[in-house]
Amino acid sequence: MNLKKIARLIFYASFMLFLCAPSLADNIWDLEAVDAEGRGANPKNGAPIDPANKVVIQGIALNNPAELLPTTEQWQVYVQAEPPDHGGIAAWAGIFYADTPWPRYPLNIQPGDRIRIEGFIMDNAGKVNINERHSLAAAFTVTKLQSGVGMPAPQEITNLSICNFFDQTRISGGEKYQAQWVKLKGVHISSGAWGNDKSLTIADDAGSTLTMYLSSEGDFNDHSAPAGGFNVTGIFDQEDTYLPPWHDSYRLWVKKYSDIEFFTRVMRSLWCQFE
Ligand SMILES: [Ca+2]
Repeated sequence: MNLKKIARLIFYASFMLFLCAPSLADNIWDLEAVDAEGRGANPKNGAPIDPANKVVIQGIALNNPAELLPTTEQWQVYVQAEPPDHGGIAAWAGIFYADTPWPRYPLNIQPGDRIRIEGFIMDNAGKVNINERHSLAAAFTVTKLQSGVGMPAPQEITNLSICNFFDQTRISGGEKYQAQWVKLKGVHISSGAWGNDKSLTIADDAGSTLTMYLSSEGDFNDHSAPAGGFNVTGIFDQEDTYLPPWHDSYRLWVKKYSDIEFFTRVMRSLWCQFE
């Protein structure tokens, strides 16, 4: 066999390997594009359940499923994109429509794990999610690629007016931060009852407000509401109505009490730096 023939064989073998290789992940930022009403604008959003319309996403899990919802009946994980991609996306499934053994999705996903999900995307209350569309034909797959990669550094917001409104361009506003790990700095509670599964209104010093949702699976019932200022880290979320436009109802979904950093503690920490 001459060298030319060998080179041709290697080329064909490489080409076949390329065709058979697992598909590369989709760009999460592109999957989350929205139109003027806040509806998902990606062509695969709500497209027919056909293999050609499946998406593959890969990124860092922001939560263990049990941190957000009772896993006896619901499963939800937020995945934040890794550079050069950005943004985030949620995957959700519920027992309510699928008469199959439950849970059907892995519970061993930990915050900071790198995971991969393959499924179909659809609008739900202001977010483009991967979900089952109430059909087992649209069931998604979850693969843990690497444990303990680490959580992304939270994006810090010191002025709530930059994140509590709708901006289709995503240069600013809630869509810029949706489904990502975010720290709100220098806020206080302005109204609402404290406890697991409660939504409160928080405000910054300038008076801009946002909803802070305390996870139903958290430990907030064991603690008192902060009386003064604090920083709080959580998943920036949107849970709007089921009818357009989806322009509001942004919120920070806080997983546990220790994700709240009291101002006194912050001040003490600053003070220690000068001692
Ligand atoms: Ca949205």
